[in-house]
Amino acid sequence: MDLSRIMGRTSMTPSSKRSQKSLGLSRRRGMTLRSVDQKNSIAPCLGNENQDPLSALFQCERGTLKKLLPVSRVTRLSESIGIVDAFLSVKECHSIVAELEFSAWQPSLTYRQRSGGSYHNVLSPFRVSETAHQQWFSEELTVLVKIIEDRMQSLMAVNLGRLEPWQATRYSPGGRFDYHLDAGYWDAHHAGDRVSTFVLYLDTPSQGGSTHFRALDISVKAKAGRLLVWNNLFANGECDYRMIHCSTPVFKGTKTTLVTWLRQKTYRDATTGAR
Ligand SMILES: O=C(O)CCC(=O)C(=O)O
Repeated sequence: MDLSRIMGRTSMTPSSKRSQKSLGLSRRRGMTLRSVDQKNSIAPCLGNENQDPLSALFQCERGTLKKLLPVSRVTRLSESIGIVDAFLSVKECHSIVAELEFSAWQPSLTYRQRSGGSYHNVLSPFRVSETAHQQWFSEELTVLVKIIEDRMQSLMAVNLGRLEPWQATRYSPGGRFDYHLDAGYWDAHHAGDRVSTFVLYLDTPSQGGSTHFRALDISVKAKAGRLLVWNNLFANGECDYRMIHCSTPVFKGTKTTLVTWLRQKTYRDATTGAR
């Protein structure tokens, strides 16, 4: 795969440049991410789209990884959890957080089962944060997200057509997301269940805000630029209940993340992004 061609496809359109100007934003923001990838236009890791993203990531040759993301570091925390530090630079994170200011933020909702068995979204003290859905992202942010996705595809052979729309989440002091599972609810959905979760931390709260896996007693600190990936399902498609996790309360500072999930089947058109 030619990474420079992919980056070419994510170039800003004249309309996005215009709206960027009208928002009073620097065009260099959008370029920051792109230039890193253009510089490293080399063959991606050799995983395939039928693998789970973590297996593909851990198969990535050290040399290839170094060329793709020179300062990043991959750490395996368990059979099903991995992190990529410096997946984004701190500067890139700042650009995204600044761009997120133009999104529509709403109180975050929780997926809850009704007595009849069906699920619906509710406001609950279980989850205290704000969410901005990708459908409300600015054109500039959409460009940045595409670049992030291309990086994920290069590193982990992520099938972009199986990704859910991204959600940005912002936790202020007191913000938290209690223990829950991301999978096990989606059998009847056209795209099947959530194979993997991707959490991209965009800032570093001074105190609190780690992601904690209770059954495994693994804690991951929120750190700007760090990508946390975990698998929610066993290879046979059954839910791995050990992946129960939470976002611990933020005590000081702010935690902002971008989150998406890889489904078992196609969720959207990978080329147009349409769902
Ligand atoms: O923000 C985190 O640390 C975890 C997010 C999470 O649990 C989720 O979005 O399902």
